Amino acid sequence: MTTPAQKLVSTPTTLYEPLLHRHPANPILSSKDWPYSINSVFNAGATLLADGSTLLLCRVEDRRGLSHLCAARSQNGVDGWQIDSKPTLMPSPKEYPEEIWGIEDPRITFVPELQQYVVTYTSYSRGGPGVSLAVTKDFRTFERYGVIMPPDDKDTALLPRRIDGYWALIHRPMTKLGAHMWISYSPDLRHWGRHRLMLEARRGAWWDANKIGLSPPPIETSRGWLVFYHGVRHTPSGCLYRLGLALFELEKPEKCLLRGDSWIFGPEAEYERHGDVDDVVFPCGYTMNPDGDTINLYYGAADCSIALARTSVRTLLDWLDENGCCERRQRADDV
Ligand code: BMA
Repeated sequence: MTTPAQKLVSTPTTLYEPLLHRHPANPILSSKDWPYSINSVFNAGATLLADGSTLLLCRVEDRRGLSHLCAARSQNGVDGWQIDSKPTLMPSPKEYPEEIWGIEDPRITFVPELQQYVVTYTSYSRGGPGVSLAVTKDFRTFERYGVIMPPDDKDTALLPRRIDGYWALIHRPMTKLGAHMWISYSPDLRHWGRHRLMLEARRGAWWDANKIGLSPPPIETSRGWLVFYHGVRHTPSGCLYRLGLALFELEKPEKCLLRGDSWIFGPEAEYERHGDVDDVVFPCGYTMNPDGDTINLYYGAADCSIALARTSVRTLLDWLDENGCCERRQRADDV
């Protein structure tokens, strides 16, 4: 019999059943698909447009090594991509000096109250990566708010609605204590405060030791905010980027309800294992099917291409119920 105390620590399942299923057409986008000369395309934000088509806002690295964003649209979210013939959002270092070394890794949140998409992205400044925000109705023109979190900070997305009257932003500042996920609140998307630690990187040999960050924007479910996050493991041959799962309280999103111990997705396919940066899966966006359950997760593979994996909200919540622990036992000091 399992006592409540034992239940707090999950034991690894002996049988490994994949929770995410790679699309057979993977990778679905790479540099050879691009209408202009580039080095690579990866780490795309994703959203559904009003007509039901899928938009990816892709990070494109040019042949100088600097990144910009470019939109690709598809009816089915898998193929037939219509890619903008030139960059959709370029760094503007004259007006926004924080973008001098490019803009990277966008996340898209459709905000019903604003009837606009809010895009948060990394602006690569002389001081390191910071967080910038822009809003758009159509991914053709953007209103830029500039830098909203100073360096060193990244891996950020806005929640689609206010929490207790305030906008909420998840981000990953680097501090002396490590690279943990934080949440901050704002009355107007410009002024941010009430910073709270949301999820800590673990330590030692853990797969998500020292450095974690939000992957796509959180998914609102009846049980809480479902959050995919990436964990970075430093190895003698480089970093390993894998995906983990956690659940947070709906009206108090800094409160972690459940966190999985093991990663749920990692680099296995050839296009994930080998590229400009080996062994990276890095999702920045998802779309939800009309059934309200099927998740299409778009991820950068080895910093070279964009791939798609499918899963379902129900499966993920069931897995967390089986394998997740109460977060209190998972603080860095406890493990
Ligand atoms: C992270 C980010 C991502 C990148 C990953 C692997 O720090 O910069 O854009 O995909 O490293 O290189």
